[in-house]
Amino acid sequence: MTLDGVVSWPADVAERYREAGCWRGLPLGAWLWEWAGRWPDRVALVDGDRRLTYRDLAVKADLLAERLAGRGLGRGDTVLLQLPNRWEFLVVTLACFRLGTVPVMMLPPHREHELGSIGAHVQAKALVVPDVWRGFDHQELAHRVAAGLPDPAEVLVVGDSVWPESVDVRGLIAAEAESGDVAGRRARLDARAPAGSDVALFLLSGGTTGVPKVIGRTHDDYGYNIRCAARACGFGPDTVYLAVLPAGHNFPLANPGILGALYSGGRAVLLPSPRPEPVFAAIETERVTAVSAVPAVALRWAREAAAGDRDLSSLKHVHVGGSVLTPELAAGIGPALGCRLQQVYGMAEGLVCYTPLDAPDHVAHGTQGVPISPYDELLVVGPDGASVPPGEIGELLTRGPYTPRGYYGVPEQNLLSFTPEGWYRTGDLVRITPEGNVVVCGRVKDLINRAGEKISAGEIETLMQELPEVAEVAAIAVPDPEVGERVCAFVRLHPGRRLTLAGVSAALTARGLAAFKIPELLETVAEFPYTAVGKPDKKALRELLATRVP
Ligand code: OOB
Repeated sequence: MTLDGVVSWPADVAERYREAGCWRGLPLGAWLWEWAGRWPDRVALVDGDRRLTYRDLAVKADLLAERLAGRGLGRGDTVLLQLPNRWEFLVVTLACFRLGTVPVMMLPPHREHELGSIGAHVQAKALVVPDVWRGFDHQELAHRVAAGLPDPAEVLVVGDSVWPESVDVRGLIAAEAESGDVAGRRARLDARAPAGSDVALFLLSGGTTGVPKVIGRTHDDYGYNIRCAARACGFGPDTVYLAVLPAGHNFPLANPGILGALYSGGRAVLLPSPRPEPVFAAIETERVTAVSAVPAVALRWAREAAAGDRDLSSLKHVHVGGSVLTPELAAGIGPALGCRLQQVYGMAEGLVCYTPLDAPDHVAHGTQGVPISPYDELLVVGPDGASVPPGEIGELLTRGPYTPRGYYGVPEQNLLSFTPEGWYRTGDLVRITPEGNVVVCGRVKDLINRAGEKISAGEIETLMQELPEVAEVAAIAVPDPEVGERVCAFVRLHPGRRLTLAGVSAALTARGLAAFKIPELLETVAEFPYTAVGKPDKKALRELLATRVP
């Protein structure tokens, strides 16, 4: 199958990136044996007591790749991947890279609403899920979602209680099967490897609207992104990277994250939760040198580090990004954890900025850094679309060798999100300092950023509009010291109807919406304020809320 809806770079631009050495024409799967050749017995991945060497990883990924091929998966087929931070996540991802099968990086909290709409959009051929995770039966959900998809899809399960109608992933890669013909399998997979320009994976855009926004990242572009991020963060053979954010998110996966650590000959330690105690314990036991977090999580670690008695002395860098961090709070993080802070501003769509390793404090605390590639292009524009004078605030547009020119399969949406010249409209308001550092000042897109999880106001509004009580609805962000922002739903109700927050929560949960998106505040108004063009006036609603909530 080919992925027809993928938007590529224009041929002349692609040629430029190839000539510049950004794109090397190699599939990411080829990295596996390169690593295994260089560092066969070095530990690559740690998950609790489980330690996999680079060779283990290559052997297991190849074995799984061949087994998946035997089940009919191949180049250009898509698979919804929803696994927690366990070793199997990486083996499945790498097996897909080997085959040219495209994993779609779902997050563990996603439910029927997200899996169903994305699965239909990418015509998923399979879902890979845990049996039960955090008390939730993913296997049951996956079968329900698969049954609702237009084309048949298999359910692959990682866990102890795999139903007869599911495929047991651990069974496919069981130790006894590994002894087979490793070299022969490797050669067979090499012979059918995808091209560097093929899509390697689909990332979900933060804040998917009614239209599913998935970003096809090619082997060439993602490989380049990983190399640049690893360089920006000084990753090397001594790096021990701890992944606590969901591994399918671009930040812990590749910026530089898990893949950056492996690319550098270092080690990745996977932990399925960012809770301080297990994180501190892992840092102590595994001698972790780098960890990444969204501000809410990093600030919690900073608060609790002093009270604990764990040895965090191995930690050199903490990467913090995903949502706004004030300079005052930023300044406290490094000293509390005994390491340097590197701020990062990035997006699934591509562009990633990091504060330089040797940045003075005012840069490390007060800015979100510089692009990781010299070929990244940044343009700051005003509401009229023209460039603002240097140093002034405007919307950031960007393009470059790892920022694709469109979302997958949504041409109308792409006309809104990308300019005819191929610039991606980030929806973020930024200014650029005289030294060239980006400072994120706000945003124009209608998103709510809850602890780094992006929630589209439009998605919440569409679902709530369907509630029988609701005549009109607008979702807005409420500032919150703990998680940055929370979702507040303003509603006008039909005459005589009542609606409670618990009622909203129950209705949206029943619709299969991920829990982190469910409104945490509900405000009723008799009349909506409107803007001049007749849309609900969200600025006025925010002001109204400030008068109601102390
Ligand atoms: C990362 O990726 P996404 O796709 O979940 O979200 C991207 C959006 C940005 O457009 C911006 O609105 C916001 O998240 N954001 C920040 C930020 N970093 C991201 N807002 C303020 N300050 C920051 N430092 O969030 C992501 C991807 C790769 C690396 C790091 C983060």
